[in-house]
Amino acid sequence: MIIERIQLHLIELPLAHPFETSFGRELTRLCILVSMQSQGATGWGESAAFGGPWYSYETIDTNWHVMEDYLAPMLLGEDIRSPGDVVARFRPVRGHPMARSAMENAAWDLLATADSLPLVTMLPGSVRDRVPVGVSVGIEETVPELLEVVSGFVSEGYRRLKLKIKPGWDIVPVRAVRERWPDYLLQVDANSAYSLDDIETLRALDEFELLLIEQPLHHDDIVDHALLQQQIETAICLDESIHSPMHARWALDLGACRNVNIKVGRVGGLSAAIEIHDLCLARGVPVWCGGMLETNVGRAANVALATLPTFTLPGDISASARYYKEDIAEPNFELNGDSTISLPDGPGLGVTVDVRRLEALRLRHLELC
Ligand code: OSB
Ligand code: MG
Repeated sequence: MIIERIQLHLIELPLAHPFETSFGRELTRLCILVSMQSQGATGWGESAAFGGPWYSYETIDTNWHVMEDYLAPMLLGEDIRSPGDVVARFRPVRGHPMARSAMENAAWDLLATADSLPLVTMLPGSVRDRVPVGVSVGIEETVPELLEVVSGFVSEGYRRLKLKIKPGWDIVPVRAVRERWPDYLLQVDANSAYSLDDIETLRALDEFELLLIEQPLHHDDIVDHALLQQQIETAICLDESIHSPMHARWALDLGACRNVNIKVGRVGGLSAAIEIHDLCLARGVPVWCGGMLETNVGRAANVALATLPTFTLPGDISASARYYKEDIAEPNFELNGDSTISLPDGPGLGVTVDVRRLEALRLRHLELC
């Protein structure tokens, strides 16, 4: 298919609840959507970048620049027949995985939509039509407030909880949640808030039988994580440090983690995410699908990915209503009674962007052809 037109759309959606991590508090989600057109069909992709460089160095503005000046020109007028054709054209680009991912995923959706096939049919080895999920719970002011938020999620049906932690908000809140819900799957995410000097605190988390501890150390590290893993019982999971399939291999070879959070945007798109999945499958390493507070566009790609075999740990793919009162695409994702989320029907991603609402909300728009 000849890529005829690529558009970038910047919107800002208010979050249903403020979301606080060790790197900051988010009240709204600034988000770039990419649309890609060919022969009357449109594909959609979503960038995982935030406004500022707090989770990774990528931002809305760096993504816009890289997409406008480099990635879109590499695709416009080109004959794209498979996602691999996009990967090949982007090969000269170093870094900027979230920008590449938004573009590549739009091409996946375009190719699937043009063939009237659900995107998941393009994923080799998909094994389930509903994926196990949990909820990522932000930092609260006090433990009673945290318990109230968690009990809300528990009554909604989430059976796996992930608590955000940071120095000063770790042992006490984790103990409180563990005591109240002794049988729940529980894990924590530090978003790089600790160093090897904090080993006593990190080891103290062992008593809570956590499924895993996510990214305790520096955002780019795999060496210190390997040292830490030798000294604690809880499985380390890497998020921020894994930017590509090679990083995943290096981390596993070094023993820096026992499972991997695969985020499509962080690793550069669905193709790289599948490659990491396949590596982990071959090595018997369980993986799970992370989230970036996506709209239904990004969430649909995450659900499709999580149908692959070794996504056996519950993902950070919560119901749409957990994130936004009103999303930009329909239908919403709902939580099933068994703490799963179902793959939508329909061609491509299986969700439809409300273009009228997008145009009304748009803060910035660019059309390239
Ligand atoms: O570290 O996994 C993370 C949200 C924004 C940035 C980073 C992270 C998160 C989450 C929420 O934990 C995941 C989600 O539910 O989308
Ligand atoms: Mg994380």
